[in-house]
Amino acid sequence: MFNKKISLLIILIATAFCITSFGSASAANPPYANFESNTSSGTGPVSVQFHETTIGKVSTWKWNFGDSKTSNEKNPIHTYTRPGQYNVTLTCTNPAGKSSITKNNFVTVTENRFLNPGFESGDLKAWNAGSTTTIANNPHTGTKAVHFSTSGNESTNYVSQGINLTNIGSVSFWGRGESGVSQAFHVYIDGNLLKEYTANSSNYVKYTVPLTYTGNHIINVTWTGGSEGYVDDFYSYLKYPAPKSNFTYQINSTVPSKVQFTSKSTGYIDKCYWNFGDGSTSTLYNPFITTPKMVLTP
Ligand SMILES: [Ca+2]
Repeated sequence: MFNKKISLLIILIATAFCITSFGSASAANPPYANFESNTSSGTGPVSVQFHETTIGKVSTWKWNFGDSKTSNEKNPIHTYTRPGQYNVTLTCTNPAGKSSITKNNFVTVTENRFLNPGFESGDLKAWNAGSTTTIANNPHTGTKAVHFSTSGNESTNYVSQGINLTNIGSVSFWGRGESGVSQAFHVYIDGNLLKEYTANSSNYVKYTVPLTYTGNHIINVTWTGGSEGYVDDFYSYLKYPAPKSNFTYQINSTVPSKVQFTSKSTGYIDKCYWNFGDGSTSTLYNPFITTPKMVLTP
């Protein structure tokens, strides 16, 4: 009886023979442009390391990062500063011709909706603050953090501000308690206690607060107890849709099989894992593989 996998292999090879091997490494053929990157999303500014994965000889590269900036480097690093979704285009040329690929919405940059997330301006102008709340040189990052005094209490040791929580999945901050003393940070939304986080270390700890709100709200972080504490580096994170895997492929030669896989996955993608069915795997976004034979399984 005819094995289903072998049947598919024969169909695949038969199909592949109809395709010219334009992806070979010869400069007699135009290149087949492609690229990937080390990251594709984040809270601005986002620095993206691009890697070209073009098939064939390449004489020149031209990148359009979608924010009106360009580069002629082979593997450029580009920093996106403004929130948005960006289409990235790579055009490769060689003496035989050129090839261009555009990946729509390839980079997503989200805004940090806290006006003064890091407290690096050295003041609390973007935040409301309690009477025993000051700026101190005891940062998690940068040079400044917020200091809660031992002379205060929860009603005087606090920072708060309005924030638009639509599409925000969580906010985070870094907090530090006095060494050896068990104290707590309280997180309020519109005056209602949402979370309590114990601080019992002399080191900064990151606290992530899951949120399910829409529209504008007041977030308030307070410090309880009689010892001193610090907070720094507030961040907000967008809700991301769960990923759904999908892909297409382009066969460039058959013996051995040279196949360009292109991810068509949707949603927020942090990492990729490919299993090609021949024992080889990849973690690239759009892998190009060479294998003695290709077997497609349903
Ligand atoms: Ca800081």
